[in-house]
Amino acid sequence: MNIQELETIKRLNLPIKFFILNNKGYGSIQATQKNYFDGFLVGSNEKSGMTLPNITRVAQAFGLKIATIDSQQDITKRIREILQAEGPLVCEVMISPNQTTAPEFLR
Ligand SMILES: Cc1ncc(C[n+]2csc(CCOP(=O)(O)OP(=O)(O)O)c2C)c(N)n1
Repeated sequence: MNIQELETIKRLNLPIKFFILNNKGYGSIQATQKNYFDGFLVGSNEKSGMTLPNITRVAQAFGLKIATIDSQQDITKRIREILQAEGPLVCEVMISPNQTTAPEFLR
């Protein structure tokens, strides 16, 4: 819930693996703007004024191991390796910005 918890996880060397799905924006907010506001995007992706920090550098600042998954090639093997790594690790998973997220179109 809070970024400082990464420090607790690091200090206690808890074997927690984070998988962050990077859709380069606020997918759920975009879904609402597309479905209920005629696709008028505001502050929900780079073009509409919202950018994201480099998440692997944030993890590195806390001294955590990092990984990136940016293709489906060998994905099962990669995930298995990550899950078997010692201690905590933050893995950024690059996904399509167009990946549908909730809330879905209800009208
Ligand atoms: C503390 C807080 N600030 C703002 C919001 C409003 N909010 C709901 S979803 C969302 C975007 C979430 O983006 P992300 O975590 O990248 O997930 P995605 O929608 O892309 O799957 C925001 C800002 C919130 N829920 N909580």
